[in-house]
Amino acid sequence: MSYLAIPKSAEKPEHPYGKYTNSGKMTGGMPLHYFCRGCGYGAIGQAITRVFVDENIDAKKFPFVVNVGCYSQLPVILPGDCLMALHGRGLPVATGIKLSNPELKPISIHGDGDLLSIGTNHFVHACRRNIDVVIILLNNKVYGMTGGQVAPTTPTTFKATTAPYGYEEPPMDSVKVAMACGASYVARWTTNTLRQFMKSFKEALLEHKGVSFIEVVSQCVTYFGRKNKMGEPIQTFKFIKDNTVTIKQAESMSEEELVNKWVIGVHRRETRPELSDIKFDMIKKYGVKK
Ligand SMILES: Cc1ncc(C[n+]2csc(CCOP(=O)(O)OP(=O)(O)O)c2C)c(N)n1
Ligand code: SF4
Ligand SMILES: [Mg+2]
Repeated sequence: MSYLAIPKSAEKPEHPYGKYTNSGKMTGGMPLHYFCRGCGYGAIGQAITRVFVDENIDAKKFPFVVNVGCYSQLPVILPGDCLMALHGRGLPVATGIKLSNPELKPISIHGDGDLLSIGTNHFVHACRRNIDVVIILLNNKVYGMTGGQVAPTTPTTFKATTAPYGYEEPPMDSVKVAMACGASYVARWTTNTLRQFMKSFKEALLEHKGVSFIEVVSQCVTYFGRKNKMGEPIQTFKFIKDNTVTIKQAESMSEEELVNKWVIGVHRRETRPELSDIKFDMIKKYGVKK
């Protein structure tokens, strides 16, 4: 069988979560996605779907907004409705969904190029407004889909297609940005800590009211791994593990020691007024002008 040949269903055991996803429905019966071998996105997509299945969650209440990047293939392995937005523009779409039907809670999925570069303004204002949306940032440290260009998250001195001698700028810390802008639930996990991610995602989905921001640091084997000569995909996975510290560990580390490290855990969990509640209370108070 050639590398790209699609196995016949008889040769392939059914995926235990397959029947809960859009698998096959969006690709003319083809139950596959085309993430590179070793990419972290497939595992993240499955972790999201697992939370829906394990908790018996009605996916209709949690529509996905998927922006543009390699992760745009995720709807194939996600449950429920998925709306594709323009690159960087998912949060205005998610805000519109929430304000037009407050019974829904959108989940907006972004890449690091998407959310922290072209879409930064929308990210800042969603956090400030505390709109009841779950924002998931998939940080693979590069612009994967367009050929591995440097991103605002590329660690200093690391290489990318457009930084062949190493990137000289400091990376953007999305968690610090989210906290500074007022996000009420903030967490960071990695593909090494998907169980913890699932716990956080469940909390954000079912318990938290307001903006929930969860970053998942993921491996891009094809660009970040290859450009930085990491060898086999497992090394890119290990690289993330080796450069991850917990919030507790970070407390006793200096700023220099924290350069190019990802601090994982729940960074903030607080309650404050949420945008759709404020808007609908105003409508109740003042009515709607016809
Ligand atoms: C408005 C607009 N500008 C630029 C692009 C080209 N573009 C598509 S994906 C992408 C980068 C994706 O990077 P990221 O968001 O990090 O996702 P990844 O592919 O790494 O998962 C860019 C610049 C576009 N589709 N639309
Ligand atoms: S290019 Fe990178 S991010 Fe995109 S599918 Fe391949 S490994 Fe994943
Ligand atoms: Mg990226």
